Amino acid sequence: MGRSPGLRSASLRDCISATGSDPRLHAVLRQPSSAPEVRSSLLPVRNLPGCPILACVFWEARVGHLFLRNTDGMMMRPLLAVALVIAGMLVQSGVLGAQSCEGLARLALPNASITSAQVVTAGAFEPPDSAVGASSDLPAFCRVAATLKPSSDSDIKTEVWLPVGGWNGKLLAVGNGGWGGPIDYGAMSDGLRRGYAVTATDDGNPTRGKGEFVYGHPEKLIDFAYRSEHEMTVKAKAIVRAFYGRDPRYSYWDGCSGGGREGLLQAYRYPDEFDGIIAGDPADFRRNAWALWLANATFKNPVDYIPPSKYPMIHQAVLDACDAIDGLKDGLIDDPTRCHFDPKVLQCAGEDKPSCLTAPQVQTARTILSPATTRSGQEIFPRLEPGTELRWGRLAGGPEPAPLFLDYFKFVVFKNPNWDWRTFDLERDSALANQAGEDTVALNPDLKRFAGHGGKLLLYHGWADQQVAPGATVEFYNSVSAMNGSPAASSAWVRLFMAPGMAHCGGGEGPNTFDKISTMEQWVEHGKTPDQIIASHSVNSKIDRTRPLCPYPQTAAYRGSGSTDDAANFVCR
Ligand SMILES: [Ca+2]
Repeated sequence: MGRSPGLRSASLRDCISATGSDPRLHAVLRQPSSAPEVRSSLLPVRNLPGCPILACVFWEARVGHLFLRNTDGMMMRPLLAVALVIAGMLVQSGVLGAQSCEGLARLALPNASITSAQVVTAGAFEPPDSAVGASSDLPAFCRVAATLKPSSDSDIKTEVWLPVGGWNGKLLAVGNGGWGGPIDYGAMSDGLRRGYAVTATDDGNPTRGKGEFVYGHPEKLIDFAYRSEHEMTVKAKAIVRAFYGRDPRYSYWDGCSGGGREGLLQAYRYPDEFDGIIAGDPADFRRNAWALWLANATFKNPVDYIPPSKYPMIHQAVLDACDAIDGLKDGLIDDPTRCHFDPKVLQCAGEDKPSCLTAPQVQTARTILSPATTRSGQEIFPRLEPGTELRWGRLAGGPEPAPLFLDYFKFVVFKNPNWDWRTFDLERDSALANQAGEDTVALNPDLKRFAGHGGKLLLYHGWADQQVAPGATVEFYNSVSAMNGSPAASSAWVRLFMAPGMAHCGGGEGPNTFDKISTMEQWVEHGKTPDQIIASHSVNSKIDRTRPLCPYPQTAAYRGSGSTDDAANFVCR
C-alpha cells in the first residue's frame, strides 16, 4: 500500500489518536463483510475533528484493513485495494465533506438550531417514559435533536436518527397523530431498524393531545398544519447530507390519522419532497364538525344515550344483517356501503332491556349510521360505517367531546376557550370550520404536481374506523382520480386500500397489520405497483387470519375452496 502524496506521518498519528477511541470504530469492526456494508460503515467515521482529509482516507483504509483481515485473511491485499478504491470514490463523490456525529452539533442551518448530536450505542437508547412503542433494543445511531423556528413564534422540536452502520441510503419521515405532541419514538425505532435515516417532529406542540397551543398563535397553527413537517424534512435532508456526505437515494413519508393528513398536505404543498407517501386514515379536519354533531345527537340529552353495554348487541345485529352480503359469513363486512341496517329492528317491544333499544336510542343509532347533512340534504361528512358498533364510545360515549375534535372549535374557529359545544349548529358551524382551516389544515386533492414529479401515494383506511369516517378517504381518492382524468390513469401513482374490519389505524376484527413501507419500497424502487397487500389479524400475538387488501374499488373474493383465514385462497377483483 503506497502512501498518499503529501500525507505526513505525524498527521496520520494525530488522526488515529483522535479517532482510535471513538465507539464507532468498534461498530465498524462488528459489521458484516459485504462491500456495501464496508462502504456505509465507513461513512460515519470520516473527517473527524483535527483529522486531515488524506489522513482520514488512509485511516479508513486501515479500518478496512483490520476489518477485512478479520473476515478473510487470505483476501486481505485485494480487498484492501478495494477499500482504497472505495475511499478514492468517496473523495470523488464529496463524501469526505461529511461530518462526525458530534460535529453535527456545529452544523449551521437556517432558522434552526441543533440542540444535541450524540452517538447512541447499540441497545443504549433510553426512551422517555411517555414514549409509546419505543424500546432500547436499537442498533447504534447518531441521535440529532433540533429546534426549528420558521417564524418568530415557532418552537418546533424535531429529531433525526442516523444509523451508524448499515444505512440503507434512504430517509423516512414519520407523521404525528391528533394535535401532535411528543415525537413518535416508536415509529422512529421501526424505521431505524429497517436501516433508514428517520425523522419526526412534535408539530410545534409542547403538550399531548390538546390543541390549546395554537390559541392566539396563528403561526403555530401553520406549523401544526404543514410547516413543521416540511421544515423537519428539509433539515433532515441537510443533516443526512452532512453526516453521510450524500443525499438520500429515496425519501418516504409514513403517517396515519393526523400523520395521514400531514402526508397529504406535504404531497399537495411540497410535491418534490418525497418519492412515496403513505397516508393512512387521514384525519380530514371536516371530521371535527361531524364529531360535534354526533356529540349533540348522542349524549347531550341523557335520553338519547346508548350505554356501551349495548354495543355488542347492536354489532351482532348488524353482522346478522350484512356479513353475508359479500358472499362470505366471516364476521367481516367487506363493503359496508352495501349494508343498509335499520336499528328499528332492535326497538324494545315494551320496557327498556339490555337486549333492545328504546325509541330515542333507535334514533341515536340511526344518526350514527347516517352522514352529516345540511337541512337540504347535502352531505357534509360521510357516516360512521356499519361494523364499527363496538367502538361507538369514541364519538358517542360522552360525557364531553374529545379535545381532538372540540379544541379546533374552541381555539381555531371561535377563539374562545369557554365556547360551549352544546350550542353547535352543524350547517352554520361546519361552514365556519371550513373557512377557518381552508388555508392551513384543509386537504386538497389536486396532487398533479406530486404525480408529475413521479411521486407514489399509498392511501389506506379501515372500514371499521371509529374516529374518521372512512368514506371521507374514498371521496378524497375519487377526487384525486377525477383530477387526473380517470381512476385507470391515476392508478399508476395513487392507490387506495380499504381494510374491512380494521379500526382507526389498526386494531379491530379484520386483518389490520400490513407492511406499508415494504410495499412502497417495491413500488418506488422496483416499479411494482401494489395489486394487493397481505394483511394479518392476530390474537395474543398469534396470527389467526390473513387476507389480501385490494386496491379500491376491488375487494378480496374467496376462490371457493381452502381456509377462509388464508390469504392464498382469495383474489382481488
Ligand atoms: Ca363477510
